[in-house]
Amino acid sequence: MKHLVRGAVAWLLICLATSATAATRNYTLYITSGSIAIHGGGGATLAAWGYTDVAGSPKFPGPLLEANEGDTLNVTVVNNHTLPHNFLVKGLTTDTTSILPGGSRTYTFTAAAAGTYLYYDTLNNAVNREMGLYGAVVVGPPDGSNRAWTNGPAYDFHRTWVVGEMDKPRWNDVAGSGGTVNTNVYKPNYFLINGKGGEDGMADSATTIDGGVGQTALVRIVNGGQFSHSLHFHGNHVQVLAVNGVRAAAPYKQVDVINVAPLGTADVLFPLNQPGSYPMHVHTAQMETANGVYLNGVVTMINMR
Ligand SMILES: [Cu+2]
Repeated sequence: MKHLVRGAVAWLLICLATSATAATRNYTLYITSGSIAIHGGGGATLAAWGYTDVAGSPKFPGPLLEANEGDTLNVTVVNNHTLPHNFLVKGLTTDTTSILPGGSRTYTFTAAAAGTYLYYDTLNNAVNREMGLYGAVVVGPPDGSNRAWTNGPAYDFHRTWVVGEMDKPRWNDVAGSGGTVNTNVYKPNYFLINGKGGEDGMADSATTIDGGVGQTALVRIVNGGQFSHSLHFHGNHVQVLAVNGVRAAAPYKQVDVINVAPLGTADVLFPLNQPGSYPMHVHTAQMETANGVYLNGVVTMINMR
């Protein structure tokens, strides 16, 4: 009997040890060229390049890469495009070696600290990013719980917002047809949340904040664009948990606008506190438009029941 108990205890210890062990996560991203469509008023089709998880038409933004703190990620990037590209996770990797057309490279790194990260192509003076080569890495605490980090603020559900903008006539269409972009002139006319114009962004359940009063949403924001985006939340204030990977300490500052710099990140908590539907939009009038047509830029909805 003693023997059996000892055996059970040993088995339990092995289970506990195993569950605490960091995982290895393998991702493959294919770089491809194609186009993205902005639907609704002012919409258009733009030439785009993207990281995608299946070889084929580009996905913009690139797929969300998820991990828990301490996990090892192996991200294999296959360059199926005609130009050199690379893959850098800001704050987690340093290798900026070019991947030549037809080549591939595996980037191995540790999800060192829970938080939100931007991955992108650092080559060609922002043109490659303009074309859509960026996405988000989100890292949770080691136990995978709904907390921003170990013993950090808890949440009920989370959203990841990848924002950016595109200059269709001067950058995307020129680069997409093999021309050379004059990077001295940048007048973007499309502003995107999760690769969508706002008319789609307001109806996209992966983007909208939908929940019951009393719940709390963690919103992870990355800005892959070249302009700052000032996100204005209506209906409640957000609590700022982290900016550019730097964690704040409680009590968290409450704001209704959070500015996210180019290549920047922010983690905010949105406590759902009153029923109704409210917008979240970027507080630059132009950035609420698609080719000048309101309301089709960086905008989505907050729906509280
Ligand atoms: Cu506003």
